[in-house]
This record gives sequence, C-alpha cells and structure tokens, in this order.
Amino acid sequence: MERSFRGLRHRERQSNRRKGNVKVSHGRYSEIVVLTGAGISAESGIRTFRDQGGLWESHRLEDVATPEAFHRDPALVQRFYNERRAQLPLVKPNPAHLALAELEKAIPGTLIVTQNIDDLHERAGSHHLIHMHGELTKARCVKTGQLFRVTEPLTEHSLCTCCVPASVLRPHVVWFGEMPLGMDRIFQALAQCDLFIAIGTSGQVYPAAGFVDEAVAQGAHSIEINADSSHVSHRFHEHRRGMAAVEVPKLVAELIGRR
Ligand code: BV8
Repeated sequence: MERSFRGLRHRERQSNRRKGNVKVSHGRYSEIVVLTGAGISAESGIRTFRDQGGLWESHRLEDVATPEAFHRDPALVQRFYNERRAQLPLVKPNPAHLALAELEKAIPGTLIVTQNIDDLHERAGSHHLIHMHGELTKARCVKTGQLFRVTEPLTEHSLCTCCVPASVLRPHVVWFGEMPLGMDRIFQALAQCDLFIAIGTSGQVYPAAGFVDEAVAQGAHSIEINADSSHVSHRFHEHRRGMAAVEVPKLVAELIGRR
C-alpha cells in the first residue's frame, strides 16, 4: 500500500513537473529537507570527524562515542564532550548556517535535520530543526531521560536533580548503537519533501546516510553540497562541489529567487 501510494505521488510529481505546475512558493520547491553534517561547521572552526585532523584521528570512536565507552570510562567520555562544549562560545555561525536560516524564513516548509551536536544552527536563527544525534549543550538523566542545560564541565560524579537518590548525568548525545532522535518526524518529512539537500556529510553513518534514498524514492529532487565526494554522492541528482560557506548561500539565493 505504502509503496504504491509513493509510486502514485512519484508519478504525479513527475507529471506535475512536466506540466510545470509544481507547488510554487518563492522558487520551485516548498517542502525542503536539509541534512547537515560536520562539514557545515568546519568553516566556523569546529573539527569534523573523518577529514584530515578530524576527531577520530585523536580518539577511537569506540572509546568515547558508545554506551559501552561511557560505562567503561565515564571520566574520559565526559572530558571528550567537555572539550568540544568549551569550544562553542569561541565559534560562531558561518554564512552557510545563516543562509539556511534565511531559507526557512522564505520557505516555511524547510526542515533542517542536523547530525551535528553544536548549536550553530540555532544561533544562526533556524527554528525548524531536529538534532538527530543530540546536543552538546544538554545533559540527560540516565534514569528518567530528563534534560538539563549544561552550565559547567561534567564529570563522572555529575548527578541529576530529578531523582532521589540522584542518578548519573550523561551527555545528551546519540552514541553508536543508540536510536537517533526524531526519527518519526524525519521519515515523515522525507516522505513528503520535494527537495532533499545534504550539506557537509561523508555519508558514512546510518540511518542519516540513507535519507537521500527515502526522499528520491518518493520523487524529491536531491542536491549534495560537499567539499569532496561522499560515500553516497552517486545517490544524488545534483552536486555542488565546494565550501559550504560559499555554495549554501548561492543555492539559497536560487531557491528563494534572490538575485
Ligand atoms: C543506529 C554523536 C539503530 C556523537 C554520532 C553496529 C551496532 C549498531 C549500529 C551499527 C552497527 N554497525 C553500524 C551501525 C550503524 C551505525 C553506523 O552507521 N556506523 C558507521 C560508523 C558504520 N549507526 C548508529 O549506530 C546509529 N544508530 O543505527 O541505531 C537504528 C537504525 C535505524 C533507525 C533507528 C535506529 C547512531 C549513529 C550516531 C552516532 N553519533 N555523533 C558525537 O558527535 O560525538 S555520529 C558522528 O559521525 C557525527 O555526529 C556525524 O553524525 C556522523 C557523520 O559524520 P559527518 O557529519 O558526515 O562528518 P565527517 O567528518 O564524516 O564528514 C565531513 C564531511 O564534510 C566530509 O564529506 C567532508 O568532505 C565535508 N566537508 C568538510 N569541510 C567542508 C565540507 N563540506 C563542505 N564545506 C566544508 N567546508
């Protein structure tokens, strides 16, 4: 049923495209999903994971980004996130983040799904935003799941204030092997978008790397913006090779019809 419905929408969308009467708001697209990865924050000075000098060069993923690592050495894991959290006040959104906030204002059907745990999209002014891998600025009670804003470095002795006796506070970050956040909302948006854009992601981590397939299968157009090719470049209709701070503002200007 689902597949045939998608097929109908796909054919309808294709025929609409031929007739040229695709839903129009400012440009050709009105329901846009934007997936961002570490590459969009690179020009703000935040290290990526797998580029030269990336985070996984100085830490083994297994030592700092899995539930087992936190169980084995909570002090090391808390230090790893304290170091990254301490960088946030020293960096700021770059033109790519700012352009996406402008896109959301011009085309309200825009949703950003970010794999990043920094707060640069919010600080750029984006609101329709899902942090599918969590947020550096928040911690979570391991027992109740209640969230707390982090105002000082966490240690292995950091405790919640929602339980008696108090429970351990962990970074509000999705580690490998854990369920990403907002998946229902994400799959719903992918099922109805007419444009899917991936910016600065290597396409190596699932389920995020598979989102392009979901969008393209139901008829969306797809664009990849990356300084290089990614593991899923071949899944995209269109490629904009270059730095996000240059290519994203250019694409947004096209989409909102600004010269
Ligand atoms: C899940 C938070 C089930 C932490 C991250 C065994 C057991 C369980 C699961 C698995 C398993 N084996 C495989 C899996 C799946 C696993 C996975 O994919 N592993 C990989 C390594 C093979 N995934 C998971 O475990 C996920 N959970 O599967 O649960 C499930 C499945 C389906 C539906 C529901 C549940 C959870 C994964 C989340 C892990 N947490 N981050 C933290 O940040 O510390 S992942 C981490 O890597 C980042 O958050 C980011 O999300 C991810 C990908 O990194 P990128 O953002 O792409 O960054 P990268 O450095 O790789 O690339 C940068 C790109 O930018 C490059 O392409 C570069 O060219 C480009 N670039 C650089 N500069 C610029 C630029 N582009 C433009 N301009 C520039 N200036």
